[in-house]
Order: sequence, then structure tokens, then C-alpha cells
Amino acid sequence: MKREDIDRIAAFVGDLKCKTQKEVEEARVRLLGKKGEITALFDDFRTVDRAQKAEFGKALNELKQKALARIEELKGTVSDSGESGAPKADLTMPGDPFELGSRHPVSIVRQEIVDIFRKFGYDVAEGPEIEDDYHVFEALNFPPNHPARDMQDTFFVSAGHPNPILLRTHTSSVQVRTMEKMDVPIRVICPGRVFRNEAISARAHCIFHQVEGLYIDEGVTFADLKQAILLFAREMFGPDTQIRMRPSYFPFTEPSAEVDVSCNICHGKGCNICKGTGWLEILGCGMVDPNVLEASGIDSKRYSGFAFGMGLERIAMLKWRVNDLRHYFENDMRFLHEFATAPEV
Ligand code: 2NM
Repeated sequence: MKREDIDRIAAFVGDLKCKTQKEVEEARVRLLGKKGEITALFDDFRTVDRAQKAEFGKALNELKQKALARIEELKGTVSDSGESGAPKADLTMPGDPFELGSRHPVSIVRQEIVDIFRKFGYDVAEGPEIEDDYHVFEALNFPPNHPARDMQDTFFVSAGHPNPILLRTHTSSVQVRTMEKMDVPIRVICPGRVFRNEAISARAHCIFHQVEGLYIDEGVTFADLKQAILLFAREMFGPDTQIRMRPSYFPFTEPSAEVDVSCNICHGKGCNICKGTGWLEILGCGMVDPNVLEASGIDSKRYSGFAFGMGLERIAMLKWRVNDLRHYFENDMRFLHEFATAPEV
């Protein structure tokens, strides 16, 4: 052993700097581990001349204490991963802004439709999603063996008794409850979630949303229905919008019609949204069947009414040209954020 070895290691310890705890541990092993440099000097100590033992022994012990102290010091000041004890973030910088949520496209469309009909003097009514056969089918003039009552179309909660419990397949059940409870005249709009036992695809889903409307008073005619729908379509799709009605069939209305609005994308020229026809189907409607009025205790000799219903996902698809219904139910943030700046929000 030479004096220079002790001085050299002492100088190394004096200059020792570490960036991470890993480096501190590496330095400890290098100096004081089983095969460490200082440990090796202690092993060499027995070869030192008797005359020098006192001097070398003192110097060696001082070196070991110095190394231990430096390692302890570094352990206390070096961070786990980072540079040194300095703070990682600049605390004087402004904070990250909160990420704001946005309305779901179906909610935006529902709000728009509800606002339009409120302006026309309609009230909003809501009712249970879990319903009974009477309010979803029986009171709405669905014959006992109508296909909509089939297991293939309806989710049953409990079947096998005279008035099965099921998930409503339309919000017309809310209108039945309104007719049972309220006096005529009735002007009501019923937004809500409905359930049908369908295979999920780009154009169909087992859950979707509807808005249905009902207007009952003395002397209500098909002309009133047509005017209400025309005014609605112009509020919703713009003042130049045209409508056309095609004969259709629903169990609860007679006569019944399907309503198309003029395509506001190509203005009748024909595009891929309207499939070249210039028209887009948006709702179904009709004059409430007298059987439906009578079932809920309304005198069909004195009163008449119209009703209509539309699917919100479908209208939102036309509005924003969404090509797959499943987007509405997956809640992918990339899709939802598309609507963050929609003017309706
Ligand atoms: C539609 C189409 C036509 C409708 C009828 C009724 C009720 F309860 F008054 F009979 N509510 N909704 C109706 C009529 C719904 O949806 C396409």
C-alpha cells in the first residue's frame, strides 16, 4: 500500500457527485463494497511496515469515515430519478386549464327539438323506461298478435302473465299516461330512451332515443298536423325547408304518414346523403286512432288529435353526417370532442 493510494481515493471522495440514487449505490459499492477500493486497502493493511502502521491506520480510518459520510450525504439530497434536489416543475408557470366536457350530440338534438315545441306551447312529459304491456301496446291499439309484441322486437322483464313487464319500445306509453292523467286540450312532447331487440349495426341499435308529440283538442285536423310539422321542420332545418308526406301505417294513428324534408345539403339536386332523391325521411305521424283516445278515457266523438314521433340518433346523423349509429353509444372521447364547439352547446 502506498500513501498515494489513500490520497487518490480521498480526492475522489471529495469530488464525488451523483445524479441518481442508483449512482450513489454504485459509488458505495465501488468504495466500500466487498471488492471496493477502500475495503481492498484495509485488506492490504497487514502488509504495511510496523513503523508506518499508526500513520496508515489513522489515514485509512479517516478515509472510510469520509466516504461513509459523503455517501450518506448524497443519499439524502439526490432524488430517486431526477437531476438533483432542485424542483422539477417551474411553479411560477400558469397551471394546465381544466378540460371542459361537451354535450352529447343526441342531447343537443333533443334540446333543440324540445325548445322548438315549447315555443309552440307544448309541455314536456317523461315516464318510466320499464313499462307494462298495457301502456306500450294494448292502449295504443296494437292487436294481440302484432309482430312488435314479439320476443324478437321487445325486451321482456317478466312475461307469461296477462300484463307483462317490458322495456318500452317507443315513448308513446308516456303519451298514454298523459291522456289518462290530464284534461283535454293536451299538447305534450315526450323525449326518452327506448329499447328494441335488434342486432346492432351501423343503422340499428338496441337502445335509441325518440321524441314523440301529441296534440288533442276539439276540431284538430290533418291540416293542423301538416302545419305543425312544416313549422317544426323550418325551425329545425332552416326557413327554406320543404316537406312532403307519404302514406304509411302505424297501429295508433289513422291515417298515418311518413314525413320527408328537402335535403338541405344538395337542395334537391341529389347527393349521397339523400341517395339522389333530394328528400330525407325524418319522422312518422298521423291522426290519433279513436280507439287510442277511447282507451284512455277521451271522448273520440268530441275530440281529435295528431301525434308524431322521430328518432334522435337519425336526426343527429343527418345534421352532422355521422355514418355509423354505434358512435353514439361508444363514448369515444375523439368522437365526443367533435361536438365541443357546436353552437348549440
Ligand atoms: C310515431 C308515428 C305516429 C304516436 C302516437 C302516439 C299516441 F300515443 F298518441 F297514440 N304517440 N306517438 C306516433 C304516431 C308515433 O312515431 C314514429
